[in-house]
Amino acid sequence: MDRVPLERKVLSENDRIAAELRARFQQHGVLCLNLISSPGSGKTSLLERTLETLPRQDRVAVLTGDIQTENDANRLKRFGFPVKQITTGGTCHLDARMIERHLADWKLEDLDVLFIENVGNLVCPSSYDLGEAAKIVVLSVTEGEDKPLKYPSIFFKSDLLVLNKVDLLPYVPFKMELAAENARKVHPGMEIVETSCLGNDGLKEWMNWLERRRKAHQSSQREVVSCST
Ligand SMILES: Nc1nc2c(ncn2[C@@H]2O[C@H](COP(=O)(O)OP(=O)(O)O)[C@@H](O)[C@H]2O)c(=O)[nH]1
Ligand SMILES: [Mg+2]
Repeated sequence: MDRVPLERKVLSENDRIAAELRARFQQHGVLCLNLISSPGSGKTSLLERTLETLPRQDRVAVLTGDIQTENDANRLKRFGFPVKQITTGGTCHLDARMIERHLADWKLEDLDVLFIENVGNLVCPSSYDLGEAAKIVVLSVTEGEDKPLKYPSIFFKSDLLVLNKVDLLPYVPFKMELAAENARKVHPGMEIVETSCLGNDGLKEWMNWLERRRKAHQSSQREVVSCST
C-alpha cells in the first residue's frame, strides 16, 4: 500500500513551509506561540484574559483556527489587537500553509508576539509544525487527569501546560497533583500553571511565563544580531 510515502511527503511539505515561517519569525523578532487543547478547554478564554491585560500599544496579534464560524475572532477582536479567523472547513488542525496564507497581508516587522489558537483537538495539531517558538497545551479540570497519558505527544511537545477551570475543582473529582504527575511522566520537568479564566487564579503566573518567554526571545534575538554583525 502506498500510504506511508504519501504521508511522509505531505508532512515534509508542511515542515518546509514551517521552517520558512520560523526563519521569518526569527528575522523579524516575532515570538510565535501555538495554543492546543480539546474543544472547550479555554484557549479563547485564556487569550481574552491575556489581551484584556496587555497594554494596547503591545505589538500582539492572533490567528485563531476553527472548523467553522468566526466566533472566536469576534470574541478576540474587541480588545483592539489584529485578529484573524482561519476556518479550515473540516480539517482537524492548522497547517503551516494556512498560517502563511493568513499572514500574507500582515507585516511581521510590526509584531512582537503572534498567538495561534489551533483547532480544538489533542491529536492532529501535535503533528503539524507551524513555525512556532513553543506549543502550549491547555487541559481543563473537567477532562480527567489521565489525558497526558492518553495523548502523550502533545504533552511531550509543549513547553507549558495550562491547567484551566480550577474554579470548578469543588464540583469535579479531578486531582491536580495526579494530573501534574501524569504530565511530568510524559514530559519530565514540564512547566505548569493552574488557571481560572472566569476568576483570576493563576493568570498572574501565566502572564509572568509569557513575559519571561518574551524577554528570553528578545535576548536570543540580540545574540543573533550581534553574531551576524
Ligand atoms: N468555569 C470555567 N469555565 C471556563 C473557563 N475557561 C473557559 N471556560 C468556559 O468554557 C467554555 C469554552 O471556552 P473557550 O475559551 O471557548 O474554549 P476553547 O474551545 O478551548 O477556545 C466557555 O463557556 C468558557 O466560558 C474557566 O477557567 N472556568
Ligand atoms: Mg476557541
